[in-house]
Amino acid sequence: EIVKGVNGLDKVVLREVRGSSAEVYLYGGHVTSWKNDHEEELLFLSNKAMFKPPKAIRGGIPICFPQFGSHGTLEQHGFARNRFWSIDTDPPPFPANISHNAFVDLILKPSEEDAKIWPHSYEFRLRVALGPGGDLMLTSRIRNTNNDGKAFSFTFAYHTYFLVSDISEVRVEGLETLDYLDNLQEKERFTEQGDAITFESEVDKIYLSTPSKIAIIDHEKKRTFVLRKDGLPDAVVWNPWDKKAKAMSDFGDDEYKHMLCVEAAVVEKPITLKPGEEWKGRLELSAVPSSYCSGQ
Ligand code: TA6
Repeated sequence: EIVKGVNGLDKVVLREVRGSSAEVYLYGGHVTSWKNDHEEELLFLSNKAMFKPPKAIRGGIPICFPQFGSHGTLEQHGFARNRFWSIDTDPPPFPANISHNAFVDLILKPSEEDAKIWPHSYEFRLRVALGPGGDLMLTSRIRNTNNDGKAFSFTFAYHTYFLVSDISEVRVEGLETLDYLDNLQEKERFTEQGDAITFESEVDKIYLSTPSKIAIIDHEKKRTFVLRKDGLPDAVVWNPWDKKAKAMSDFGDDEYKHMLCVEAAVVEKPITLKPGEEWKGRLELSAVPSSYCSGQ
């Protein structure tokens, strides 16, 4: 159901029969909460998040479209996360094999204003769903509806903020030995070393051609987040650490200790759609006890 969230902004609350839940604001099509069946919050949301358009909400899962990053004329990470989405009352059928219990379909279409900065027409349909085990699933379907025959290209990310107990006790598995662009060194290309990634300073890396499964292990909480993705070849790993944290007005000075962004993305090779063509990008998150998950 749609209820009033922070600052009176509309949000949809999803509840799954076993008790897991999620919240999605129509502003930004933005998931701000995902709780397991013990009501434990799994996503980071800054205590200083603004919930005030046109600023994006700091935390949860910002949707970066039609651009990931800050280059060219668009604002950083595009504008989808700064727009009001609406409930999609007429979603195209989903393949029956995708089982979920609670879900909401949102849609974003360009406004007159948007067409001035990004002159294309599209339909961006987002389904947010809770699976039987409390998994959180986001499916984006973006269709080029230009009637001028023009194709368009875009980059994209689910800019997911995971809630962790202590960043210095977190490991990421699945990105070993891969190439990455280091955003802290003019996007120069490097190769990751051979074992799990750990964190002791600011990190802002775009890993290329990554596997469909990445594990984020919160040692202290004995919890592993498993990120599965489809249609999203790249993965961005970001923690601002102390200096950058202090420089963000909507982020607490110490909050970097309790978050890690691992973002399923399309960055290196933009997607190009001809009129009528559709792209699909799926993200599936689960949170499992680490006891039987490490090393998998
Ligand atoms: O995903 C990493 C990143 O591109 C960082 O460079 C940092 O800018 C972060 O996104 C947050 O961007 P935002 O526009 O949400 O403040």
